[in-house]
Amino acid sequence: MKLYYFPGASSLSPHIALAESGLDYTLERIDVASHVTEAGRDYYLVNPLGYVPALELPDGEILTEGSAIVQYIADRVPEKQLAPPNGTLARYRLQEWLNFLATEIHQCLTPFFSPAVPDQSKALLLARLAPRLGRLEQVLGSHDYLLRQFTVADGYLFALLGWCDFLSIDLSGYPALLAFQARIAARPAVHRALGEEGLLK
Ligand SMILES: N[C@@H](CCC(=O)N[C@@H](CS)C(=O)NCC(=O)O)C(=O)O
Repeated sequence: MKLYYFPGASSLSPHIALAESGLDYTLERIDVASHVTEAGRDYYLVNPLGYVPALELPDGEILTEGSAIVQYIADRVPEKQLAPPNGTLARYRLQEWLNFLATEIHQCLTPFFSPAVPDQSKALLLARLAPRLGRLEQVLGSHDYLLRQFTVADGYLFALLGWCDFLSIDLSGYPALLAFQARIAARPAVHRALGEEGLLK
């Protein structure tokens, strides 16, 4: 399998899932400004919308959307328990978290990367983000992970918290989130993924 990625982008979430899975994978970096891959290919031919992540499956099919990709990876290695079995309530809980992260956190943070977004809009988004981070803080204050054990949703949240650091969004009022970030960073597979993206400090 091949993951199309950009360092530190939301593709870090499936990258962590791949590293946790123990499956063989390769990486191809995208220039998100030009949408050209490091092999010199037009990335729009891989994902017509031009964004990462995209996963090339062994048969050449392309899967996009991070929440779908991480579940695909987890389901290849059920013994690793990166996602609860399909059809169980726990699996719907995982999907609940993945959807929350994708729609309520990821899409709330995306405008902060654009210099064209006015500060007033960013202030409104920060106000929207606060109760959502508060909900995560509440859950992770009493559990080490979003579910009972590490799952692909934790890798996604870890990637998004890295954006908060990059964007200087102050997390000091969220001690459980900071502890979670340190806990996930200490995982060997996460260390591997960060290293492969050139993100180790
Ligand atoms: N809905 C997509 C969004 C992915 C996304 O936001 N990708 C960003 C980086 S984190 C990107 O590649 N932006 C470049 C572009 O849109 O051209 C998903 O959840 O996978």
